[in-house]
Amino acid sequence: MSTLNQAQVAELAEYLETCELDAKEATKITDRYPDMDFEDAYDIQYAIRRRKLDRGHTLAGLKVGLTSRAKMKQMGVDTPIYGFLADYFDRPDGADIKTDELIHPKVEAELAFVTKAPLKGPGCHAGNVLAATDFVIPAVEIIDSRYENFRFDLVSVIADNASSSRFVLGGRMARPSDIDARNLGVVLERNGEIVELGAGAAVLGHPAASVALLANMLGERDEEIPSGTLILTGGITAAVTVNKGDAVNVRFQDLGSVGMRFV
Ligand code: 0L1
Ligand code: MG
Repeated sequence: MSTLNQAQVAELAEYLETCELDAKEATKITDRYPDMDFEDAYDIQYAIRRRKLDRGHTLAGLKVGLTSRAKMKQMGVDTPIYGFLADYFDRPDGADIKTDELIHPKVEAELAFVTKAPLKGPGCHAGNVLAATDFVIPAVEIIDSRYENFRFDLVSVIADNASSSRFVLGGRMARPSDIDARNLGVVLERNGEIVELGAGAAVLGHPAASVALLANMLGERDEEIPSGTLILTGGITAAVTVNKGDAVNVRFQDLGSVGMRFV
């Protein structure tokens, strides 16, 4: 049940998207609309997505966030959420990431899935996901909440497209049957020092469970994950703050590494 009217949704979408594009901090939107609910929040996120598509951008994929205990504990929340990835979020492996386009970026090591068949909830499970997966590929997501110091509640962060801003794919792709995603080890280095490490099971027990959850959440809006969709499944470790001058390299067991520099 939503509480905002169309004009309020449109105004909040414009406000949050402008903060993203101008790299300036936003005031938490629940300060103004304390009764906002999840439906309102996703309505705002979808309105931001429409604004980008209307300007000629395309959808690069979807993401699921807050899927690991480390992330939920770090952010003080307990429910996974989803967002979308626009074409210009995509940066090549080894890229320079311009920090003046961002507010206060953090990096997350993630396993990305690409589907070869549609997935629709309710009732979608990890087995359905593995059967519908074309390949998995290492990814680093660069998140950049528009809210001061990443301080938000779930409703505010959903509206802000789950803090999405950039992502980098790299390493080697693999068929899901060729890897043990649950035990997949990941080492995140910043400027040559190990700052986080973990295994795929940190993401809801198995990263495929994150894709299943996404299909089930989208099912609530009568939507599906189309065939050929790229999905970032969520940080395997806590997110790591990066600053101008930092170099990040993430090693994925048997799948190579993904790197970038913040300039
Ligand atoms: O991708 C993520 O897990 C981030 C979701 C939004 C919360 C945050 O900004 O940390
Ligand atoms: Mg993420």
